[in-house]
Amino acid sequence: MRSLLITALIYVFHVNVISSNAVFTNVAYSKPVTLSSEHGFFPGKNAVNGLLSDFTHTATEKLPWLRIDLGAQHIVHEIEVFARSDCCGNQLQDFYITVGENIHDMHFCGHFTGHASTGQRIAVFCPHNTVGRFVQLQIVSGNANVLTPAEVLVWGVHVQRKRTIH
Ligand SMILES: [Ca+2]
Repeated sequence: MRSLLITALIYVFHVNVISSNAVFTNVAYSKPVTLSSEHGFFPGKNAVNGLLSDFTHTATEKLPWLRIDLGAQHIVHEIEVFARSDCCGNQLQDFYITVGENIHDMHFCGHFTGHASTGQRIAVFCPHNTVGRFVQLQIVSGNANVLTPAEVLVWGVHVQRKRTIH
């Protein structure tokens, strides 16, 4: 039993983060999306379906949010957010982007201040080597808002985990 424990201890797990030559892709595409609240026929999946002609829509509430589950740890380089293109782009306003390995440990990536215009593309760059599984976008001002992006793209790369025996 003791030798088994020692054997187990000499297995060391490394996380190799290789970002300098990484090829970033939109890792949010078709991933599960959770909204702080639902409103009618505009589900969270509309934010990751590759279409700028539709959008998602929360109910009216204080500080609405949208969270994407990437399904695994990723280096997150950039978040691209598109305001809805039919009207009302100014509904997208004053938001924070956070990234975390779990939903109880989210870290600040970047923010947008002010109101978007209809159809506007907003790029938010995370600090170097930001790693996480969950990406959240949340309006951080006002008491009664709706969150209605047409699309959220997360440019990242899957973190390669390599087990090394010493
Ligand atoms: Ca869409």
